[in-house]
Amino acid sequence: MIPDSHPLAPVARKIAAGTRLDERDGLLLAASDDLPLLGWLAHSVRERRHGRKVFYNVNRHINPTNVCYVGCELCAYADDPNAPGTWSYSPQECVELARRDFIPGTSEFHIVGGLHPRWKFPVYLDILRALKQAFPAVHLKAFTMVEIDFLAKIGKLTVPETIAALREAGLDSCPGGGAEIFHPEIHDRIASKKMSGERWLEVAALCHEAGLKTNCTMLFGHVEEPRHWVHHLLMLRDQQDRSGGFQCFIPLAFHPAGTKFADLPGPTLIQKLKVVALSRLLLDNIPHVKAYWVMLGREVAQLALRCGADDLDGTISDERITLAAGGTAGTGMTRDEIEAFIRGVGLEPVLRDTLYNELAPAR
Ligand code: V47
Repeated sequence: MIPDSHPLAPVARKIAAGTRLDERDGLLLAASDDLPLLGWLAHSVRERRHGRKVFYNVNRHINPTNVCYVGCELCAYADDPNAPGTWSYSPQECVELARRDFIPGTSEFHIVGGLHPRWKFPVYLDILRALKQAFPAVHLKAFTMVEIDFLAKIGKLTVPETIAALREAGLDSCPGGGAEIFHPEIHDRIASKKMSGERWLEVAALCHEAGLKTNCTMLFGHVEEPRHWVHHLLMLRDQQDRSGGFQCFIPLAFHPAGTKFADLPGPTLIQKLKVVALSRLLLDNIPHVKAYWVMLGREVAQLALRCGADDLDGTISDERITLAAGGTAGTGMTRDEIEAFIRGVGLEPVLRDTLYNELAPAR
């Protein structure tokens, strides 16, 4: 029981009753220093939805290029195709990369990259086609809302036409990146030249209308304040009420190295767990919250599973975005490691595909 005198007691009562939280509740939760209570409340909500299950998949990241003309302040990607350390893989090179260390049972390729200043729309279609042809059983979760909007521009198509062409080439769903922080006060500082939050949501809505599932994210731990988290999460919740296609929310912990914010420390442990809990509590209409271990760090991700998260992403071979920005969690966990990791906090691993179909009982 939470004593009536506790500042979060009224919010805790709403959570117990399954009542939707409002902005004021969100701000109270975000301002609270009572992390154990936040974690416990969020865990109770995730238990109501998913019991003791923690979902994961066997997946591989493919980043066809790390060249991007946008030059977001938050990102460590390069804007010059000739800069040292850049790559721009042809469709065939993407296939060779995927083939080189293919893990049997891989069910998903997660494909994102920069907005390449020289590539034309057919290059992106060819990447999907080549991968689908070589790996017909693997789900292609590819291209953020930012990339889809860009592809529509360079392809001189509408967004729905672009989505249709991508699907015809093999696209199965979309990842949630590129949302950053929607509030313009912060967006203008960390991603000043990137599409606005409103546009990101519009493109997501068009994907959902076309029947594509997508994910959604929030980048935290840089120059934002807790009120910006609440604003961002409520914008996602409103959009989900309207279009309903978000499967999973992923809080992305900022990695400063190599970015315009290299002097910042990145988020604290408390901030990481608080954002996971807050997102589970506010996003009552998005089924899953992911503890993305590559960005949270392995031990924090494990703790996050007791603070509201029910998904671990996957085995993730070859992740490069976090690595470029100083990530140290590494990539590539085996199924056994992931399952032990989940059982280590008293929960039950469930192998899934990208659309959250359960694939096999835990071993
Ligand atoms: O779009 C860029 C962010 C995203 C940095 O949908 C950074 O299942 C931290 O979206 N520090 C890519 N983050 C990752 C992503 C993702 C990851 C795992 C699963 C899913 C999913 C999506 O990372 C980018 C951008 O928002 N990012 N730079 C950085 N320095």
